[in-house]
Amino acid sequence: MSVEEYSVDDPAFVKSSAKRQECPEADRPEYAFIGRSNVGKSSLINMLTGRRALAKTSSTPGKTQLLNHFSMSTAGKDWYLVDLPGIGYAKVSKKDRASWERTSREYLTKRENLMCIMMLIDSRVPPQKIDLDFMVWMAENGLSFVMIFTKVDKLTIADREAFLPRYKEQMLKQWSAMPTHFVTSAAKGDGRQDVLGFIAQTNPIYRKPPKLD
Ligand SMILES: Nc1nc2c(ncn2[C@@H]2O[C@H](COP(=O)(O)OP(=O)(O)OP(=O)(O)O)[C@@H](O)[C@H]2O)c(=O)[nH]1
Ligand SMILES: [Mg+2]
Repeated sequence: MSVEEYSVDDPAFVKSSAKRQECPEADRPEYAFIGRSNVGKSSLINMLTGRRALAKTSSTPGKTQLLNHFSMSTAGKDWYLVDLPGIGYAKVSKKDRASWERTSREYLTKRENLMCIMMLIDSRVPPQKIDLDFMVWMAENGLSFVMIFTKVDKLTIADREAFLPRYKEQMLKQWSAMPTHFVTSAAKGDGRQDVLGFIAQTNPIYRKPPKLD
């Protein structure tokens, strides 16, 4: 029996957009990475693509400031990955933060080719209100999302066993089931096949929007 190995071909940075109207044409399936600043969004993009510096990473939270489109190809199908600014970063001025939140929310609710939002969550920290609230907001707006737990290489063996049941217990207070989730490490490559497999299986659902004239 052979196990299918997914990879990303021809990964490339396309453009940074200040708002949805500036994004590239919605002509292929798209996936958006969202999560608190420093959760590891840019690092995960680099891990999935096998490129160390495709998306800029930083230990200074709040580095990603625009809607950053990357083009990818998996199993012969083109798709976009979007790196969004981190939610809830306190050191940016309140006004800037509110404006970025508006941009992100507008993009997430209106982008025509968005297949699924990938909500990144640091596996080392207990469930945060801002993350829990954001997941409720996505559900209320009818947006599909999956959870991606990051940085599992930083957990002790005991915590690696315990963090998911702990998170699930919290989720089940608000949700009837735990959403689809993946466990990843950008440092060690854990979860790469799971995430790419999910994307490869979701890509064929995309339908090009009809051209209106
Ligand atoms: N050990 C370990 N470190 C990680 C992992 N993922 C990210 N990091 C580190 O965490 C820090 C933040 O990572 P980024 O990828 O820049 O985080 P981000 O979510 O893109 O941050 P913003 O763009 O500021 O919102 C960096 O120092 C990374 O090296 C991981 O899986 N394992
Ligand atoms: Mg980033």
